[in-house]
Amino acid sequence: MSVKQAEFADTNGFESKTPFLIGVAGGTASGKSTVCQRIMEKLGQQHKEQTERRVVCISQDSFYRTLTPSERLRAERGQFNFDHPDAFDDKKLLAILKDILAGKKVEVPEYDYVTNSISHRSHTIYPADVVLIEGILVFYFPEVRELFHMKLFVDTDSDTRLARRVPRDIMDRGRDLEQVLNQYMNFVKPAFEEFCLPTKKFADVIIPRGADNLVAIDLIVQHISEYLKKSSSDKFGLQCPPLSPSTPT
Ligand code: UZR
Ligand code: MG
Repeated sequence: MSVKQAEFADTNGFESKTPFLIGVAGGTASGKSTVCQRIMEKLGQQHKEQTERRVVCISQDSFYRTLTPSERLRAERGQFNFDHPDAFDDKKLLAILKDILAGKKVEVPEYDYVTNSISHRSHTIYPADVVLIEGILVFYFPEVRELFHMKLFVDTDSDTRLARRVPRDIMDRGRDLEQVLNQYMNFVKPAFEEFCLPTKKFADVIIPRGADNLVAIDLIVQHISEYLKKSSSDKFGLQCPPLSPSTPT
């Protein structure tokens, strides 16, 4: 158990087991979500009921802050910078991660890219052994960054990312080509260089080529599996306390 995990276990008691928190950062369309999906698939978690999952994934997109009416108008015209740290509610992200680390069940809002806002739907994240948090700026906020037990940076070439981003924005997020390219040149690219790329230095593991890098994903999965194995044996040990001869009958 790492120092950080031990600290949480001490303050929260043994029942609230501290999950292993993994941050997954990287530029837009680098393959962060796909890397997380592959990790979950390889751990056999994808088709499990939410309440039975030992590994869960949360997106930083769920922590975009609510826009003011004038920001909302700018967003509709593609003139709002969603790649800037100020676009996020980092306090809320921090609070939720702390609850997760304390072994609590949390509600995570869903984000709607078409309306550029948090939707009224949310999903429940039940206590799990491993929690993945993916997003462009998950290593930007120091207090959030310090909570991760493992930090991954998905490092995919900018041209590959742009080639993926354009069709995704047009097909899934209801934009037109001109708006997508303008937004990319005005906000996405400069913010990547200013805020996201400098956080690569905080990563423990850098994954070149993103989700195509099966060797890197396998190594990470192996590490997580070992953690899960250890964590179930610890749990078993705690559920079956040794019988003490001095226990009164
Ligand atoms: P990923 N984003 C939107 O396009 N619309 C929104 O309402 C909120 C966010 C984009 C954001 C960022 N930029 O580049 C991207 N813009 O989502 C991050 N413009 O998501 O890591 O999946 O690419
Ligand atoms: Mg994504």
